[in-house]
Amino acid sequence: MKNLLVVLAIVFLSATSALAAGSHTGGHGHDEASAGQHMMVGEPGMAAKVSRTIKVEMLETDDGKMIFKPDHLEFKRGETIRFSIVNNGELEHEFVLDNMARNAEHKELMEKFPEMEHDDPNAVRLMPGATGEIIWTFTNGGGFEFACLVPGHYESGMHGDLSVVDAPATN
Ligand SMILES: [Cu+2]
Repeated sequence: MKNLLVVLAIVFLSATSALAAGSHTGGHGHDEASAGQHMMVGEPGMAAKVSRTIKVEMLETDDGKMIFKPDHLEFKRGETIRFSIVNNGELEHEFVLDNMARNAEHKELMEKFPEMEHDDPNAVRLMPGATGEIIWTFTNGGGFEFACLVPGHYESGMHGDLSVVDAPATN
């Protein structure tokens, strides 16, 4: 009987460590991008294919808001865009391009782990005064979002919507 309990305990322990290892490889929810797969919002683009450059400014306002300027963007499906992003604020900010569900998930993680570092092709983090760039191809139509996921910033207004529409050939 004692032996059976020991065996059960070993089986249980190895099962839980396997589970722990499994959740580890799940990482920070960035595997979709880092694995080089296509994300719903699109995929990293090539500089040679850029059709236009969009300037996005990050800043804090006098009335305590944090904003992106502009806060609405619209592209055609298939377009490759160079986002030229400048932080004109006094705080560090980031620009994360994704769908809303994934941004919400990512935001929750950043609240738990504020020191989280990113190395994602769909995101850039900028110190005050700094500029950055993302080249992105919008392969799917739909409604997406760009957001700053530094804790508290989204709630202060730091997000914008991005829609990708099909080229007007069909209507
Ligand atoms: Cu911010």
